[in-house]
Amino acid sequence: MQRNLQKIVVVGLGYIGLPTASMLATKGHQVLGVDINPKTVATINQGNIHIVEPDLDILVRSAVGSGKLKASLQAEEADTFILAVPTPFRHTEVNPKTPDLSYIEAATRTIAPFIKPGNLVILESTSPVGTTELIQDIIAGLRPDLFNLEPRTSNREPVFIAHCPERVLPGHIIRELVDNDRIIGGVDNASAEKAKVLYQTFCNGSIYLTDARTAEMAKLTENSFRDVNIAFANELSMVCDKLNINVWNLIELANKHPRVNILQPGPGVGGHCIAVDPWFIVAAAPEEAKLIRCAREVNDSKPEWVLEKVKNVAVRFKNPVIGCLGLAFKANIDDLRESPALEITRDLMASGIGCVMACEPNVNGSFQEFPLHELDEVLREADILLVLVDHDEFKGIAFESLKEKIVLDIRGIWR
Ligand code: SAJ
Repeated sequence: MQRNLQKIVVVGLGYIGLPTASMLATKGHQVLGVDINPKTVATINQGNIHIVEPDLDILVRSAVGSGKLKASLQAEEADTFILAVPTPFRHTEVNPKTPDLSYIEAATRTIAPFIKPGNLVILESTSPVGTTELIQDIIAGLRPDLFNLEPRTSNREPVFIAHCPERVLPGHIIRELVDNDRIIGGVDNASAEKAKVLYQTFCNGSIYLTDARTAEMAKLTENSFRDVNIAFANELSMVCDKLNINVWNLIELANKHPRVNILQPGPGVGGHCIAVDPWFIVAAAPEEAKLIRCAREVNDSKPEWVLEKVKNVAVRFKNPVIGCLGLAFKANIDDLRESPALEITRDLMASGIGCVMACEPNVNGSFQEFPLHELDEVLREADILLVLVDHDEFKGIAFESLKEKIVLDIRGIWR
């Protein structure tokens, strides 16, 4: 294992870049993490973290403490450069869900002056098909000296470029970083092979090699597969509601079939991945990607449906207290990005149909948008209890204690 230790620059120290950088550092590589946020850089250099993820604090403390991980606002020369920056979408008139590659382009420009022949550049960010080739074009434009090689007269090495999409599940990032299989797509075979050698230094899963475009599409496909399957569950929940059938029982029964495995309905799909990535496929092939688009629309429509359910029961009260349980985008995390629970709670507050009390046990004083309440207080005061996230704290509530209230259990805690 001690062979192939490298100097590595990781650009972007968020949910993917920071765990990857600190994992590489604890395996003996010399890692420089680069971020545009001075606060993030300072926090990491003190051995602390700026995001919540189980066990990441231990990993970062150990990586920084050993001197193998440093953070900086500036890139520098290295053997390998890993790009782990966000790929959101931006709203244009032609397409409100256009992939925004500006972070990737900026990160590429940041490293370009430091690339030497023989270096490896890896894109980890989930990206539209063709982005790895775009990175190659940007580097070639900025550094023609690296690419205009005369093979017969030069014995210099080329620059190697590959895509290795991240696949880790928030809440389980450290374990999945080590255990998950990886797909690596190179702009050529040599690039993919070179990247594989690096990932083998910390990844216990199998590593499968392909071309860059297939690797990009594989990642988008994985998240779209999940989105389509969650949309099926969400659609079933709305159909069952209309037909007065308990959707949780229905799914449990249908899943007894050996080839059926339906996911769970909820208030919609949140997070920065599944609610975003399928749109990259739709943007690239709008005529063909009908099912993928429809699934996105079904999942995006679910918060509105939940809101209507609350309004329908609220009319039974004069000025009801509506207790919203959970704001995070899924259970047992603090992440509020694209969270349907937060969207619903905000919309309820704006609707003025009652007094809204929100409870989110995983978020502390850093949340300033509206007051948060203790669970006991919400359970005591609420006329209508709206369960938006299946946090462990809520699963412990005895259903019998709620019989005076109207309970809208959107996550099926009490089935
Ligand atoms: N959800 C449901 N019902 C379900 C499962 C999920 O409503 O049965 C909802 C969740 O509540 C949440 C959303 O879907 O709002 C997404 O949660 P998730 O746990 O399915 O996925 P993420 O976004 O946390 O992480 C996904 C993972 N992708 C897949 O499982 C295919 C992860 O492996 C990726 O690395 C990550 O996206 C990413 O970064 O792309």
